[in-house]
Amino acid sequence: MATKLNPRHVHVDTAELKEAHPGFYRDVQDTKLWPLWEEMNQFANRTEPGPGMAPALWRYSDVRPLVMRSGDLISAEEAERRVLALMNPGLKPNMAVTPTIYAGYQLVMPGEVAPSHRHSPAAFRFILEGGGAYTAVNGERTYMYPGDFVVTPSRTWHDHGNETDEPMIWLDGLDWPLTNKLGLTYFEAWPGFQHPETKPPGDSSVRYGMGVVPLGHEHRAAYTPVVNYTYERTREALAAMSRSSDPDPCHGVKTRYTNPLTGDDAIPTLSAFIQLLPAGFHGAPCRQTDACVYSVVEGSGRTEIGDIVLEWEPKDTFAVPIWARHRHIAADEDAVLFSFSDRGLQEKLGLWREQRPHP
Ligand code: 1HN
Repeated sequence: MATKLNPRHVHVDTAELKEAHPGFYRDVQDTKLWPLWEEMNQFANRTEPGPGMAPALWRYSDVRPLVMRSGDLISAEEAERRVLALMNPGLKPNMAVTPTIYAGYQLVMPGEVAPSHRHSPAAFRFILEGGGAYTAVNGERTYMYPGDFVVTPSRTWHDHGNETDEPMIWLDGLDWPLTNKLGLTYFEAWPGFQHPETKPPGDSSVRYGMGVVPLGHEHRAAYTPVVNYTYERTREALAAMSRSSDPDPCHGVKTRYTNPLTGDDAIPTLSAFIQLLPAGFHGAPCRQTDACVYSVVEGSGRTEIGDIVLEWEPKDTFAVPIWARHRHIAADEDAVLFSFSDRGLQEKLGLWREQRPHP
């Protein structure tokens, strides 16, 4: 099929050039060089952001049985982490859900411990099922419940343990594809199995998450000091905001997980959000340059991405590609959507854009 050329195209037949001047191409390659004109059209062809990935939906009713079956195949200890990763069909063979983000469903069975380690990629967990298992971050345990957003910044020791009698399942997000691109992915195992508990559970929340900060604390880290942003608190914030303000026509009532000491994203490479779509909400279409992954917390509805309609209910996950026009529609009860993307990274680089029909 003939491609539509735009006026800045390289109008040469590169195959013909190559055939006519094999010596030149060989000498160029032998000198560790390559002619840009061979590659220029793939660059100049793209006049819009994207594509790099596909819209996708992971129904929890499909995912959960496989996650539970993985529990029969391998233990958390054997696997290091027992996870089924989300493979975006447009990004195969990369294990990635967006161009910069990896995500997966992790299972920790009753009595299991996923051993302590640390690595350069930053991570979060968004809790889907179960209640009362813990993640320990640098010696501070937090007990986790559905809807909690739990942060394990780059190079912090972390292990997970489940002392309850129910399986725990959560969604992990890591900036692993990004650290891969940067050549900065590395990993260390804790010499023992579990990091010693050095702080009481919830220590970071009372020290840094209450609007007061201990005297003498110097905050230089790029990450939030708070380990767990509990659903109890974020849900209360959403409910109160939705009572006192009109929903945004595109996003409903949407708020962002931030570092309380700086107001920046909790994790600079993994911006995270939570939004309430009031019952019957019919979102206006909009698009952004950040590919966004959603996890449905409450309610049901659908998201229209161009001609594709993704129908969702609690615990489903779906991905909206870069620059894809989309709108959210809530059914007849309030819906709550958690989401994450590399928006903060794009904003810092001056690359983030949004197009919305409403000012
Ligand atoms: C990891 O450390 C966890 O700590 C989960 O729970 C998923 C995927 C790739 C590399 C490290 C965890 C991971 C991971």
